Amino acid sequence: DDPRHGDGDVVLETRTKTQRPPLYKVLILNDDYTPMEFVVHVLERFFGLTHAQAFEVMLTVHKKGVAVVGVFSFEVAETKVAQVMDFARRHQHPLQCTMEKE
Ligand code: NFA
Repeated sequence: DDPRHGDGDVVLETRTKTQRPPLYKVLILNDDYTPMEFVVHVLERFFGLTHAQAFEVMLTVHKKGVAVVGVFSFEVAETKVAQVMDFARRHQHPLQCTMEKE
């Protein structure tokens, strides 16, 4: 007999399920006009990829049409999308970057 709870005591378990914040995938979309080197630069600059990783991801987007370039909290994903869209616009490239809930 477990003496810790005393005779007849009823111990109810409390709910301890951990609430994780939702995560968001950031995607880069292919187009026919944005130079490959520009996409590689974007992936290095805003997503912290090495040159080799960035080149690989760029080729995946070029061949498959789209790729996930990172998974972030809503606020970070939103900021990355805005940064990429603004950088592409300033360089007059039609590159598209979007986010979706994982
Ligand atoms: N498809 C573009 C080209 O041939 C390169 C590109 C890759 C654009 C990935 C957008 C995203 N110049």
